Amino acid sequence: MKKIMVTGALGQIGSELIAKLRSEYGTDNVLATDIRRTNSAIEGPFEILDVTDTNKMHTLAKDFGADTMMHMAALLSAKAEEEPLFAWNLNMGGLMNSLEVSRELNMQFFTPSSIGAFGPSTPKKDTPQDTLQRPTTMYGVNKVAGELLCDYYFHKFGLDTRGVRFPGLISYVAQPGGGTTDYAVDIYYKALEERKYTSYIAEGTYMDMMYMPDALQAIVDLMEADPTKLDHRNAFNVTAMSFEPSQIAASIKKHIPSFEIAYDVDPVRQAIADSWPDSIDPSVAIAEWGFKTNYNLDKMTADMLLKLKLKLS
Ligand code: AKB
Repeated sequence: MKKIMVTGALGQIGSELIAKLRSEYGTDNVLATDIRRTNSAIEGPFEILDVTDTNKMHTLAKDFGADTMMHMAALLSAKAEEEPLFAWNLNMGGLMNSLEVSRELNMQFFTPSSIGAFGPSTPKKDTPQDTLQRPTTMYGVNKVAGELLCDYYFHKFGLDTRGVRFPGLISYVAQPGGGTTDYAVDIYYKALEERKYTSYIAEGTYMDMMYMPDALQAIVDLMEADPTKLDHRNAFNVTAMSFEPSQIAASIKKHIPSFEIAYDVDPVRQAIADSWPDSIDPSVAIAEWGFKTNYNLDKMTADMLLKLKLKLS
């Protein structure tokens, strides 16, 4: 049985990843860590950890007997544009520390990259797995450097590094903070609370998205995949759907006919979105480890509205 340590465990992905891993591998085999313990803190092993503190990270991993590291702590794209130096220190420092601790303790390693690792010169439609990557955001610079670092640790030290490029992730459990794709989560809350939503992303701006249950399954499937089948190790393109704001609004309208969308575009987040692909090609992930999804836009909308309604009532 795996013994897994997760950083950023109270973040958007981490909150649900912990529950998923504990249901697969047992509560006591998953150590959740985050920089602070909030009210939403989950039951089971939990430790406070600032990922820039490499000594504490090493001690926690060693004492827990972890054989797997899932490094999720990161600053997202819009926030990273506000504080680029802090983003560099947190995103790169945290990644470097978690790779080093994993090397020292010989752990399997996962960290997510993002569609943010692509830039304006990347092919925009059906973006291939291996392609031009010249991102124009600090987050993107961090993600490309991170992809290369993970490959480096595999080739140089034989560390079992694995990772995916996540699109925007949508979930009803924890809200994202500081991302460019966050509108696609906010819109469901506002649809239920106010029957209207003002989008900071312009109509016609396509981005890849995925529902959280598919994202969590992808992490588990990749970590369990036969290593001899992996030509790539890190930064697999994964996606479930590509849509623009009026399409998610139309999907919501099928359940809430009075719902209306309006636009008040935020130039910073719009520029980030414009620099990212419209749709990425996940065929390499499908071929190498059987990546699959269960949710398209309408199925996700039905589930989101149902679960959020219960949560907000
Ligand atoms: C963001 O918008 O920054 C993230 C991402 C796509 O990596 N959701």
